[in-house]
Amino acid sequence: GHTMTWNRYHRYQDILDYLMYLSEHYPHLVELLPIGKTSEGRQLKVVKISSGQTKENVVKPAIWIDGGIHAREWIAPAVALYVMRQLVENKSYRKLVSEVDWYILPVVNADGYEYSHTTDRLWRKSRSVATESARTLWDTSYGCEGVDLNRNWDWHWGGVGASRDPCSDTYAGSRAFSEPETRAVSDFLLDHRDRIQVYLTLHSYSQMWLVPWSHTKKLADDYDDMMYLARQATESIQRVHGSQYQLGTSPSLLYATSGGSDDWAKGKAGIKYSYTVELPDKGVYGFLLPAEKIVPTSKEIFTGIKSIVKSIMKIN
Ligand code: 0X9
Ligand code: ZN
Repeated sequence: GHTMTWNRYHRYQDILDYLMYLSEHYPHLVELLPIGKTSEGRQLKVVKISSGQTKENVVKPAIWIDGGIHAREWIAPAVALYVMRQLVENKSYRKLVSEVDWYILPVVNADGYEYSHTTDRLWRKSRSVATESARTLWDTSYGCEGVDLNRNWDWHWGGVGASRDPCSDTYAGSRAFSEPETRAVSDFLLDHRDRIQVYLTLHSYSQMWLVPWSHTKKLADDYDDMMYLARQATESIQRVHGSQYQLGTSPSLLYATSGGSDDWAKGKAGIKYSYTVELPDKGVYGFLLPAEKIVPTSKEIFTGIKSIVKSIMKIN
């Protein structure tokens, strides 16, 4: 059984129980793919949703969605779980799962997510303990554990907007992919890079649909292509409850960063449509978004994702 609901935020074990439930009740649709463990030993399980009937010699396109790279951004896993549930339990989306494979990892930073529930609600990073060499350079007193999992990817690692101080909230780690969580996700993406056409990572907050690059103000060669689908998404989002999402690159809307997952997915894995979605709100509650917002936020984001996936299906 499971205790999943969309009127409150859930602990990691409840989330794993729900994934298990889905795979047991919908074995023809849902498969759990263990991709590794966190620093503290928690299992990371990708949910594959697919009805699998592919025509011969046709490569089925796929989309990747993750949430919870940052521990305190609780709305992100909640939205990923909502999307999962709709795809599995709502029969009107059968075509979306027969023509596209969905890979969803609701909580990348499971250790940090749990820590934000038990100890420090505003924790952001993972929970790994700094290496000996970092320990001699910096004081690893309480609060200096963990790496910013959105600075740890092998893309301009350690550059702009990333810190070398283990006590900083934007600590990039001792090296690119020092963390088991980013290694697990990046290995999976590389293994499936020929089929994954969209990389989407859910964060909060500020209501923005961000396109690469984040490490430079230079625009990507195919910036217009990425913006075209992102604009369709934000326009369909606005039609749901009127929410407005700003659209553009992080350096133009927020700040420049390096070692981010979206830039790596595009630059290294070659996934053309790579997006970071900053979920609501715009600062009233910030990271402490009330649970009543889970359903309305999820509905609008699922609408945005559907618009992108439908365009991808047409391109194919
Ligand atoms: O700083 C971050 O990692 C993101 N903001 S958050 O409040 N969710 O922490 C912005 C990331 C911008 N950079 C990339 N998208 N690569
Ligand atoms: Zn974030």
